[in-house]
Amino acid sequence: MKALLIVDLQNDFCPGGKLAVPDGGKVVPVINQLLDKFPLVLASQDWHPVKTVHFDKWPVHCVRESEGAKLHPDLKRKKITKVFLKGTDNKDDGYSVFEATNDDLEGFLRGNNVEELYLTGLATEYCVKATAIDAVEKGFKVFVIREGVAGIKEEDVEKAVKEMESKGINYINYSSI
Ligand code: VGL
Ligand code: ZN
Repeated sequence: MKALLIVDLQNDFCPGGKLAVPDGGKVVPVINQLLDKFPLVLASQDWHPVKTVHFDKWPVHCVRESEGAKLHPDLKRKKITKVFLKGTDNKDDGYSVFEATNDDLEGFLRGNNVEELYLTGLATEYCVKATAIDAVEKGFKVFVIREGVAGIKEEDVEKAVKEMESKGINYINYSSI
């Protein structure tokens, strides 16, 4: 079984948000077009408390329950089976969706016989990368969809892609799905 995971496609990571990814909005129509190609669609939300050491490093963003923490309004969220919440504690962690605290992503994937995990969302060089690396290390076959992800800084994205590929993660084009 294959699953699509939409990482942190939230208002604060999109243009106009508190920690905007420059091309963050562009991935929304791509992801909407992918939804019907997958039997299982999952999503994550960065979901921080008001006070956390995470905000020593980053501008305040994705505070739980806030407008900025909501999923992008154009995302067809009815297709999403489950949402994993991460970064929920006063720690500078939560980059990987496998660290979600409301539910166990690994257990959920195994329980649904998912072997192939396709990743989309934001930001390529942070939460997408951390999730992809955790997934491949746990033995999943991992695909990151080029047109379905966007990052904060181009040079960091390039480095992240090289690192992911060196670990056996497949960086693929939308057209190959
Ligand atoms: C993220 C920076 C801070 C992400 C989350 O979702 O990629 N990046 N918090
Ligand atoms: Zn965050």
